[in-house]
Amino acid sequence: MTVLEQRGAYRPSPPPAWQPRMDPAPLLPDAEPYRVLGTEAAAKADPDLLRRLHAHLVRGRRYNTQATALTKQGRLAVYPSSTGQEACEVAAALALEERDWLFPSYRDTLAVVARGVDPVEALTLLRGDWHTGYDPYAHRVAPLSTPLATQLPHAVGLAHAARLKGDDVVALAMVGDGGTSEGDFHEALNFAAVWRAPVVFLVQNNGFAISVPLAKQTAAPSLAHKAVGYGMPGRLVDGNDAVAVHEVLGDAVRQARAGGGPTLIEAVTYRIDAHTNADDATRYRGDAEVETWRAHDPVRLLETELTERGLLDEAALEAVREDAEAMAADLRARMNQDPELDPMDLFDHVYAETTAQLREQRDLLRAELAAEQDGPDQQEGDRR
Ligand SMILES: Cc1ncc(C[n+]2csc(CCOP(=O)(O)OP(=O)(O)O)c2C)c(N)n1
Repeated sequence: MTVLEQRGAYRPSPPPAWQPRMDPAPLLPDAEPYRVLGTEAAAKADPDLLRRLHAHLVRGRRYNTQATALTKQGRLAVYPSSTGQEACEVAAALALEERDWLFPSYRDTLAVVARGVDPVEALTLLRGDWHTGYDPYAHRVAPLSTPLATQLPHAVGLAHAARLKGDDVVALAMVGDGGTSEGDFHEALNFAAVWRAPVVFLVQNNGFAISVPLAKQTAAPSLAHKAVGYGMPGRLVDGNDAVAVHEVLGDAVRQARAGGGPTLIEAVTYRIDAHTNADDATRYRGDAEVETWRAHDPVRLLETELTERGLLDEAALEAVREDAEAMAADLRARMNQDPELDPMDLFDHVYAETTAQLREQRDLLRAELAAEQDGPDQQEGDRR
């Protein structure tokens, strides 16, 4: 048969019946950010939870101002403040069980401290030390991640491995709006959904990636909508409403624990301070915008609810503030002590077994330090 005859014999027919692999409707996020505070639902919130969240928020805000002050005093190399985002930080950490794992980004010190990590140790990395400062296994908190979104595949790997081993562990991975443009974000969400890994992704959409506004970051209807493309549910929550964040995170954690797979949560919030102490936010945003968000302040929102329900009087508020002040005083005092650093530490914990190259570099540094101890005159003499 010639080629033309073969083509003539080909009878096209419709493709096999197509069906979506699942109904996408249940995956779609909330039509607007989910809120509890200021709505009728707030009356049902547990008073103890409200008080606990409030105490953490007040401590968190004080931690932010203290850490920022320490950068000005040269005691801290850099601090990415989460003022304005305390509800996301605290409520997310408190939604986890002790056996769960937290995978934070550099802005998530408050979540790390809310997990029980020593406030000073949580700042070790930001102090310029090359080690994490705390033992990640002691509190089940991975190191604060500076390379954007790299903590997300780690969280998925840990959660998936735990499930394979039969361990009851959920991983919560935190990331910023800018981090959602990273390849690691895509890879992590894709694997998490395919494996139905017990992991929850919390995106804190604080409006900016340094100076880049969200509109230049994505053309998606919302960051939570990205969930649908991966086949996991998306949730949209008011990130300044600690009770709403706690509820949405709690639901997602329970679902993951029960084998229901991952959830992508977008918490809509705002970074009140500059990106870090090294940034001048007035160059890319106006005061009016900042003021609008100050009027939707996470601490004040919760305080209003507590006061209106008669759950927080002046004395109780004063006690919470005193506790935060004591934490800040302790942080200040301990951060004002010069850390005892041994430069030779640089070579520890890089690999389980030190490589030949590292050994060579270690010997070079040891010789350099020994020469320094001999004094500059001696070194001058050596050169001559
Ligand atoms: C892989 C990678 N690329 C670039 C940077 C530089 N960088 C540091 S912070 C930042 C903005 C991140 O913004 P976002 O994810 O929204 O988090 P936010 O700082 O607002 O919490 C960038 C681009 C980085 N740390 N890592």
